[in-house]
Amino acid sequence: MSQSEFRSGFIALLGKPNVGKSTLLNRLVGTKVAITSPKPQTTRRRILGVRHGEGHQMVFVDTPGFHPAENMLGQRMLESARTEGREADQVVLVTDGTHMPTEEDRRVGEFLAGVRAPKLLVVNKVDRVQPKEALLPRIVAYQELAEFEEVFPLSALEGQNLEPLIQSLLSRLSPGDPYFPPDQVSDQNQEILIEEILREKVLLATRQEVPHSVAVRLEEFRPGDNPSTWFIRALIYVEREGQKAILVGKGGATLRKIGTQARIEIEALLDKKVFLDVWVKVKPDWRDRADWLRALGYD
Ligand SMILES: Nc1nc2c(ncn2[C@@H]2O[C@H](COP(=O)(O)OP(=O)(O)OP(=O)(O)O)[C@@H](O)[C@H]2O)c(=O)[nH]1
Ligand SMILES: [Mg+2]
Repeated sequence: MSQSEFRSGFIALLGKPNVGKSTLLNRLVGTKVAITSPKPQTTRRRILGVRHGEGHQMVFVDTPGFHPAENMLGQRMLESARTEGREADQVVLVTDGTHMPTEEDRRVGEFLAGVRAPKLLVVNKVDRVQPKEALLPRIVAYQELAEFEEVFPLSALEGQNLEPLIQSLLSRLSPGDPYFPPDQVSDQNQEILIEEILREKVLLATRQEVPHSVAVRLEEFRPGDNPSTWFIRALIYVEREGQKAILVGKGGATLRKIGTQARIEIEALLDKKVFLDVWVKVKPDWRDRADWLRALGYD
């Protein structure tokens, strides 16, 4: 096949928080490029995930969930989602099939009215819909949110019914060169992946307000004294002393558990033994400080 027949395009995954955009991204790419969690607002910046196929390439853009922003970080997240939605070649609205559309879904729908790219509707989490007949009225209600080319009920978590979505996206790709080399699946470097893995383990281990206040930064990432190992020092930032106490846990138990879970996944990523040294620091209101957002990579 000549280069001119190659087809490619950017496909943005949009929707309110927690509907499964990042889970769907990982499925479509075939490997974990984005962290996921049951906490809303897990994704904080756009993440590119590349699906390589015979004669084509799909660049998926995972985005932060549309939510009422309450601080500067939230505003940046929302702006990022809007920008990606406006610039994509195709847009997929991801929704949660376990309930009817909410006000937050409606707001994404209103935004989509101004987006010219073809729009597809995904109704996700169908594995959790009981009885099955409950799904149809929800699909009908979601379809009213915007003008969609097609609708795809599926389960990103279980990998059910993804093929019709992929074929539909493929049929709408335009002629164009690949954006990424065949061995690249994401635009994120190893440092970011490691920070995100650690943040995911924090999200899974904590509740209520703590997850939203957490940011992770690597201070050191270098070969260890034994060259077959890596040495990583990471700082976890929170906004309050009380959050630090929760994160550290009794006798340091919570932080140890987070560190162990993260280390196992980082070792798999790097394919080497890792020494992971994790510290928690308080940085009051970092989510409302432009300098700290920049320092933490959220600009
Ligand atoms: N049962 C079920 N759970 C799912 C499915 N897809 C995602 N989830 C779960 O829903 C939660 C949210 O998933 P994410 O992929 O992090 O959601 P998101 O839309 O990226 O969320 P934000 O990044 O916060 O906007 C996680 O606990 C996932 O495991 C699905 O198809 N079925
Ligand atoms: Mg996400």
